[in-house]
Amino acid sequence: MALLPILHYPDARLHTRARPVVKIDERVRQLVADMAETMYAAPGVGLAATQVNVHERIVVIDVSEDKTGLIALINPEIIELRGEKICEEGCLSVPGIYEEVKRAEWVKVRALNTSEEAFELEAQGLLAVCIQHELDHLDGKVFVEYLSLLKQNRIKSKLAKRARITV
Ligand code: GNR
Ligand code: NI
Repeated sequence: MALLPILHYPDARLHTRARPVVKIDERVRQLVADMAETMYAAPGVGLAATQVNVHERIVVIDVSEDKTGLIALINPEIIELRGEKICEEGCLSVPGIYEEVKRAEWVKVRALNTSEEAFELEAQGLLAVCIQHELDHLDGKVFVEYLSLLKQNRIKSKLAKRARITV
């Protein structure tokens, strides 16, 4: 097990489009385990491989209170979206920034698990939001890109300033 370093916005590597996983082997299972450890340590409720600079379509999520609800999604695809809702989002790659984003209220996703089995998951609430947020990461999209350019620029300078102080 290992903690993986998380990329911080505005790092250009966060805008990489991830490639599908070709073979779910020991390397992929180890990456999923390391991503889960990194997510729990952060702590966060989700993590996309993009955030740890691995550009493959892998996501881990756990929205349970007691960390017993780990879900790994490999090559996930959203197959249905229903409704709309506004929710406040945060991101481990945009630390300390929380902003409202409009998302679908309900989603159905299809993915492979670490045993290479296909499964479908229907979600609402935080899980639905998290799935949409993580799948965006795999397409190189960070939640702040839904905000106005003015807000995006404010967030960029805030994070850049913070990075200068902490080095
Ligand atoms: O930990 C996280 N919390 C969160 C809260 C509201 C909406 C989305 C999220 S995902 C985030 C972890 C993260 O950055 N995943 O990419
Ligand atoms: Ni995120």
